[in-house]
Amino acid sequence: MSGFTPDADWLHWQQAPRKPAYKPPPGAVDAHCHVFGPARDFPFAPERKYTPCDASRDQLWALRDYLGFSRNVIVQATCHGSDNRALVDALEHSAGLARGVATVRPEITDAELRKLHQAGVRGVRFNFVKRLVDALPFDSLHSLAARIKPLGWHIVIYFEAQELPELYDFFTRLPTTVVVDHMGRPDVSKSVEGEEFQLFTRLLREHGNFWSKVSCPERLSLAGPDTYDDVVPFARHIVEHFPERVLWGTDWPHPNMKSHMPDDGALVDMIPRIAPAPELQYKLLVENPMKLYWPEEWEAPHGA
Ligand code: 0GY
Repeated sequence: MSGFTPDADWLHWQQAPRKPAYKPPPGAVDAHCHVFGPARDFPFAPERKYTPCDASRDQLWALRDYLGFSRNVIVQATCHGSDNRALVDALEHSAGLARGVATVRPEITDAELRKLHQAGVRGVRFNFVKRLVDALPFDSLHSLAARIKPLGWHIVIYFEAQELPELYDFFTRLPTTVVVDHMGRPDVSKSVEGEEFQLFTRLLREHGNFWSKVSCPERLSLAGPDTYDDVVPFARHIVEHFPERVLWGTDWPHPNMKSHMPDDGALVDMIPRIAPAPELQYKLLVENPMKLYWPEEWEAPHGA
Protein backbone atom coordinates (compact mmCIF):
# COMPACT_ATOMS: atom_id res chain seq x y z
CA MET A 1 0.00 0.00 0.00
CA SER A 2 1.43 3.36 -1.00
CA GLY A 3 -1.19 5.54 0.68
CA PHE A 4 -1.84 7.36 -2.64
CA THR A 5 -5.09 6.99 -4.57
CA PRO A 6 -5.16 8.20 -8.18
CA ASP A 7 -7.53 11.08 -8.94
CA ALA A 8 -11.09 9.87 -9.50
CA ASP A 9 -10.96 10.79 -13.21
CA TRP A 10 -7.44 9.46 -13.75
CA LEU A 11 -7.07 7.34 -16.89
CA HIS A 12 -4.70 4.41 -16.65
CA TRP A 13 -2.17 4.01 -19.47
CA GLN A 14 -3.01 1.27 -21.97
CA GLN A 15 -1.54 -2.03 -20.88
CA ALA A 16 -1.82 -3.77 -24.26
CA PRO A 17 -0.98 -1.32 -27.05
CA ARG A 18 -1.02 -2.61 -30.60
CA LYS A 19 2.21 -3.58 -32.30
CA PRO A 20 3.06 -0.66 -34.59
CA ALA A 21 3.35 -1.35 -38.31
CA TYR A 22 6.12 1.27 -38.51
CA LYS A 23 9.57 0.00 -37.49
CA PRO A 24 11.79 2.75 -36.08
CA PRO A 25 15.41 2.76 -37.26
CA PRO A 26 17.88 0.90 -35.01
CA GLY A 27 18.90 3.04 -32.06
CA ALA A 28 15.67 5.07 -31.97
CA VAL A 29 15.06 7.24 -28.91
CA ASP A 30 11.72 7.91 -27.23
CA ALA A 31 12.70 11.43 -26.15
CA HIS A 32 9.70 12.35 -23.99
CA CYS A 33 8.29 10.01 -21.39
CA HIS A 34 7.85 9.89 -17.62
CA VAL A 35 7.92 7.54 -14.66
CA PHE A 36 5.39 7.81 -11.84
CA GLY A 37 6.60 6.31 -8.57
CA PRO A 38 5.98 3.55 -7.79
CA ALA A 39 4.51 5.68 -5.04
CA ARG A 40 5.34 3.05 -2.42
CA ASP A 41 9.06 3.69 -3.09
CA PHE A 42 8.93 7.25 -4.42
CA PRO A 43 6.03 9.19 -2.89
CA PHE A 44 4.38 11.91 -4.95
CA ALA A 45 5.19 15.51 -3.99
CA PRO A 46 2.94 17.35 -1.53
CA GLU A 47 2.69 20.33 -3.92
CA ARG A 48 1.51 18.18 -6.90
CA LYS A 49 -1.59 19.20 -8.86
CA TYR A 50 -2.63 15.63 -9.69
CA THR A 51 -2.20 12.12 -8.29
CA PRO A 52 -1.56 9.52 -11.00
CA CYS A 53 -1.40 5.73 -11.03
CA ASP A 54 2.06 4.14 -10.88
CA ALA A 55 4.10 3.83 -14.07
CA SER A 56 7.42 2.22 -13.23
CA ARG A 57 10.78 2.17 -14.96
CA ASP A 58 10.47 -1.54 -15.74
CA GLN A 59 7.11 -0.94 -17.39
CA LEU A 60 8.75 1.84 -19.43
CA TRP A 61 11.58 -0.45 -20.55
CA ALA A 62 9.01 -3.10 -21.57
CA LEU A 63 7.15 -0.54 -23.68
CA ARG A 64 10.42 0.69 -25.24
CA ASP A 65 11.31 -2.83 -26.37
CA TYR A 66 7.79 -3.65 -27.55
CA LEU A 67 7.58 -0.50 -29.70
CA GLY A 68 11.01 -1.12 -31.25
CA PHE A 69 12.89 1.69 -29.53
CA SER A 70 16.35 1.52 -27.95
CA ARG A 71 16.56 4.44 -25.53
CA ASN A 72 14.48 6.85 -23.47
CA VAL A 73 14.65 10.43 -22.30
CA ILE A 74 12.68 10.62 -19.07
CA VAL A 75 11.26 14.00 -18.15
CA GLN A 76 10.59 14.65 -14.48
CA ALA A 77 6.81 14.70 -14.04
CA THR A 78 5.26 17.51 -12.02
CA CYS A 79 3.57 15.02 -9.66
CA HIS A 80 7.06 14.43 -8.24
CA GLY A 81 7.80 18.16 -7.91
CA SER A 82 11.54 18.78 -7.56
CA ASP A 83 12.12 15.41 -5.87
CA ASN A 84 13.99 13.65 -8.67
CA ARG A 85 14.50 10.32 -6.86
CA ALA A 86 12.20 8.26 -9.10
CA LEU A 87 13.87 9.74 -12.17
CA VAL A 88 17.38 9.12 -10.84
CA ASP A 89 16.45 5.55 -9.86
CA ALA A 90 15.22 4.91 -13.40
CA LEU A 91 18.37 6.38 -14.94
CA GLU A 92 20.59 4.36 -12.64
CA HIS A 93 18.79 1.16 -13.64
CA SER A 94 18.77 1.86 -17.37
CA ALA A 95 22.19 0.42 -18.28
CA GLY A 96 23.00 3.81 -19.81
CA LEU A 97 19.99 3.64 -22.14
CA ALA A 98 18.09 6.52 -20.52
CA ARG A 99 18.87 10.17 -19.92
CA GLY A 100 16.86 12.57 -17.83
CA VAL A 101 15.45 16.07 -17.62
CA ALA A 102 15.04 17.16 -14.00
CA THR A 103 13.06 19.78 -12.13
CA VAL A 104 15.22 21.69 -9.69
CA ARG A 105 14.70 24.46 -7.16
CA PRO A 106 16.83 27.61 -7.22
CA GLU A 107 18.43 26.55 -3.90
CA ILE A 108 19.95 23.38 -5.38
CA THR A 109 23.67 23.10 -4.65
CA ASP A 110 26.37 22.60 -7.25
CA ALA A 111 27.18 19.23 -5.66
CA GLU A 112 23.54 18.13 -6.12
CA LEU A 113 23.62 19.27 -9.75
CA ARG A 114 26.79 17.25 -10.32
CA LYS A 115 25.13 14.18 -8.77
CA LEU A 116 22.19 14.53 -11.14
CA HIS A 117 24.63 14.80 -14.03
CA GLN A 118 26.39 11.65 -12.92
CA ALA A 119 23.05 9.82 -12.89
CA GLY A 120 22.37 10.88 -16.49
CA VAL A 121 20.43 14.14 -16.21
CA ARG A 122 21.17 16.47 -19.12
CA GLY A 123 18.59 19.20 -18.75
CA VAL A 124 16.09 21.04 -16.56
CA ARG A 125 12.45 21.71 -17.32
CA PHE A 126 10.87 25.14 -16.91
CA ASN A 127 7.12 24.65 -16.83
CA PHE A 128 4.66 27.49 -17.49
CA VAL A 129 1.46 25.45 -17.69
CA LYS A 130 -0.58 26.86 -14.82
CA ARG A 131 -2.69 23.76 -14.21
CA LEU A 132 0.55 21.83 -13.53
CA VAL A 133 2.78 24.13 -11.48
CA ASP A 134 3.19 27.48 -9.80
CA ALA A 135 5.90 28.95 -12.04
CA LEU A 136 9.09 30.35 -10.54
CA PRO A 137 9.95 34.02 -11.09
CA PHE A 138 11.98 34.82 -14.21
CA ASP A 139 15.07 35.95 -12.29
CA SER A 140 15.29 32.59 -10.45
CA LEU A 141 14.99 30.80 -13.78
CA HIS A 142 17.70 32.97 -15.34
CA SER A 143 20.06 32.22 -12.47
CA LEU A 144 19.31 28.48 -12.72
CA ALA A 145 19.94 28.66 -16.46
CA ALA A 146 23.34 30.24 -15.85
CA ARG A 147 24.19 27.51 -13.34
CA ILE A 148 23.28 24.54 -15.55
CA LYS A 149 24.94 25.92 -18.69
CA PRO A 150 28.50 24.96 -17.65
CA LEU A 151 27.33 21.35 -17.26
CA GLY A 152 26.41 21.34 -20.96
CA TRP A 153 22.73 20.90 -20.06
CA HIS A 154 19.79 22.33 -21.95
CA ILE A 155 16.42 23.71 -20.88
CA VAL A 156 13.08 22.12 -21.75
CA ILE A 157 10.16 24.56 -21.75
CA TYR A 158 6.49 23.68 -21.52
CA PHE A 159 3.86 26.31 -22.24
CA GLU A 160 0.60 26.77 -24.13
CA ALA A 161 0.47 28.68 -27.43
CA GLN A 162 -1.54 31.60 -26.08
CA GLU A 163 1.23 32.32 -23.54
CA LEU A 164 4.02 32.56 -26.12
CA PRO A 165 3.76 36.31 -26.91
CA GLU A 166 4.22 37.13 -23.24
CA LEU A 167 7.05 34.61 -22.69
CA TYR A 168 8.86 35.15 -26.00
CA ASP A 169 11.51 37.64 -24.81
CA PHE A 170 12.25 35.62 -21.69
CA PHE A 171 12.72 32.49 -23.79
CA THR A 172 15.02 34.11 -26.34
CA ARG A 173 17.33 35.36 -23.59
CA LEU A 174 17.98 31.82 -22.32
CA PRO A 175 21.67 30.98 -22.78
CA THR A 176 21.49 27.26 -23.64
CA THR A 177 19.85 24.96 -26.15
CA VAL A 178 16.11 25.19 -25.47
CA VAL A 179 13.73 22.33 -26.29
CA VAL A 180 10.03 23.15 -26.59
CA ASP A 181 7.57 20.49 -25.47
CA HIS A 182 4.81 19.45 -27.87
CA MET A 183 5.37 22.24 -30.45
CA GLY A 184 4.30 24.84 -27.91
CA ARG A 185 0.84 23.26 -27.74
CA PRO A 186 -0.74 24.85 -30.83
CA ASP A 187 -4.48 25.28 -31.20
CA VAL A 188 -4.86 22.94 -34.18
CA SER A 189 -8.26 24.40 -35.11
CA LYS A 190 -6.19 27.34 -36.39
CA SER A 191 -4.01 27.31 -39.49
CA VAL A 192 -0.36 26.31 -39.72
CA GLU A 193 0.08 29.62 -41.56
CA GLY A 194 -1.91 31.56 -38.94
CA GLU A 195 -0.44 34.18 -36.62
CA GLU A 196 -0.23 31.92 -33.58
CA PHE A 197 1.75 29.04 -35.08
CA GLN A 198 3.82 31.43 -37.16
CA LEU A 199 5.08 33.04 -33.97
CA PHE A 200 6.28 29.61 -32.88
CA THR A 201 7.96 28.90 -36.21
CA ARG A 202 9.59 32.36 -36.02
CA LEU A 203 11.05 31.36 -32.65
CA LEU A 204 12.69 28.33 -34.28
CA ARG A 205 13.69 30.16 -37.47
CA GLU A 206 15.33 33.14 -35.79
CA HIS A 207 16.89 31.30 -32.86
CA GLY A 208 19.07 28.36 -33.86
CA ASN A 209 19.34 27.20 -30.23
CA PHE A 210 15.60 26.29 -30.18
CA TRP A 211 14.43 22.73 -30.79
CA SER A 212 10.91 21.27 -30.75
CA LYS A 213 9.39 17.98 -29.71
CA VAL A 214 6.82 16.98 -32.33
CA SER A 215 4.96 14.94 -29.76
CA CYS A 216 1.56 14.61 -28.09
CA PRO A 217 -0.95 14.54 -30.95
CA GLU A 218 -3.35 13.00 -28.43
CA ARG A 219 -3.29 16.20 -26.35
CA LEU A 220 -3.58 18.58 -29.27
CA SER A 221 -6.03 16.84 -31.57
CA LEU A 222 -9.66 17.85 -31.84
CA ALA A 223 -10.23 15.12 -34.46
CA GLY A 224 -9.16 12.44 -31.98
CA PRO A 225 -7.74 8.91 -32.12
CA ASP A 226 -6.26 6.87 -33.63
CA THR A 227 -4.96 8.98 -36.49
CA TYR A 228 -5.06 12.50 -35.03
CA ASP A 229 -5.20 13.87 -38.58
CA ASP A 230 -5.47 17.53 -37.59
CA VAL A 231 -2.09 17.50 -35.79
CA VAL A 232 -0.16 16.03 -38.73
CA PRO A 233 0.27 19.27 -40.77
CA PHE A 234 1.68 21.09 -37.73
CA ALA A 235 4.19 18.39 -36.85
CA ARG A 236 5.16 17.79 -40.47
CA HIS A 237 5.75 21.50 -41.00
CA ILE A 238 8.17 21.62 -38.08
CA VAL A 239 9.98 18.41 -39.09
CA GLU A 240 10.40 19.55 -42.69
CA HIS A 241 11.57 23.07 -41.84
CA PHE A 242 13.81 22.22 -38.88
CA PRO A 243 14.94 18.63 -39.47
CA GLU A 244 18.09 19.02 -37.35
CA ARG A 245 16.23 20.31 -34.30
CA VAL A 246 13.29 18.00 -33.74
CA LEU A 247 12.69 15.19 -31.26
CA TRP A 248 9.87 12.69 -30.88
CA GLY A 249 8.42 10.98 -27.81
CA THR A 250 5.48 8.88 -26.73
CA ASP A 251 4.69 10.95 -23.61
CA TRP A 252 3.92 7.64 -21.89
CA PRO A 253 2.14 7.26 -19.42
CA HIS A 254 0.21 10.25 -20.77
CA PRO A 255 -0.57 12.28 -17.63
CA ASN A 256 -3.84 14.14 -17.39
CA MET A 257 -5.46 12.75 -20.52
CA LYS A 258 -9.20 13.07 -19.95
CA SER A 259 -10.85 12.40 -23.33
CA HIS A 260 -9.15 9.04 -23.99
CA MET A 261 -5.93 7.15 -23.40
CA PRO A 262 -3.84 6.86 -26.57
CA ASP A 263 -2.55 3.57 -27.94
CA ASP A 264 1.24 3.91 -28.00
CA GLY A 265 1.44 1.69 -31.08
CA ALA A 266 -0.86 4.11 -32.93
CA LEU A 267 1.37 7.03 -31.88
CA VAL A 268 4.41 5.26 -33.34
CA ASP A 269 2.49 4.68 -36.57
CA MET A 270 2.13 8.45 -36.94
CA ILE A 271 5.89 8.91 -37.36
CA PRO A 272 6.04 8.31 -41.14
CA ARG A 273 3.15 10.73 -41.58
CA ILE A 274 4.99 13.58 -39.87
CA ALA A 275 8.47 12.61 -41.13
CA PRO A 276 7.79 10.99 -44.52
CA ALA A 277 11.38 10.47 -45.74
CA PRO A 278 13.64 7.88 -44.08
CA GLU A 279 16.37 10.56 -43.69
CA LEU A 280 13.94 12.71 -41.71
CA GLN A 281 12.94 9.74 -39.55
CA TYR A 282 16.59 8.99 -38.84
CA LYS A 283 17.31 12.56 -37.72
CA LEU A 284 14.13 12.74 -35.64
CA LEU A 285 14.56 9.41 -33.87
CA VAL A 286 18.30 8.75 -33.78
CA GLU A 287 20.69 11.50 -34.83
CA ASN A 288 19.12 14.49 -33.07
CA PRO A 289 18.43 12.86 -29.69
CA MET A 290 21.83 11.14 -29.71
CA LYS A 291 23.58 14.47 -30.35
CA LEU A 292 21.67 16.14 -27.54
CA TYR A 293 21.63 13.39 -24.90
CA TRP A 294 24.52 11.02 -25.73
CA PRO A 295 27.01 13.30 -27.57
CA GLU A 296 29.98 11.31 -26.32
CA GLU A 297 28.62 8.14 -27.97
CA TRP A 298 27.55 9.95 -31.13
CA GLU A 299 30.55 12.12 -31.86
CA ALA A 300 33.31 9.53 -31.79
CA PRO A 301 31.97 7.20 -34.49
CA HIS A 302 30.55 10.08 -36.56
CA GLY A 303 33.62 12.30 -36.46
CA ALA A 304 31.76 15.38 -35.25
C1 0GY B 1 3.39 15.97 -20.56
C2 0GY B 1 2.22 16.80 -20.30
C3 0GY B 1 1.58 17.02 -19.13
C4 0GY B 1 2.08 16.74 -17.83
C5 0GY B 1 3.35 16.79 -17.43
O1 0GY B 1 5.03 16.76 -15.85
C6 0GY B 1 3.83 16.68 -16.04
O2 0GY B 1 3.01 16.55 -15.14
O3 0GY B 1 4.33 16.97 -18.29
C7 0GY B 1 0.26 17.66 -19.19
O4 0GY B 1 -0.54 17.46 -18.27
O5 0GY B 1 -0.02 18.35 -20.19
O6 0GY B 1 4.30 16.37 -21.25
O7 0GY B 1 3.42 14.88 -20.03
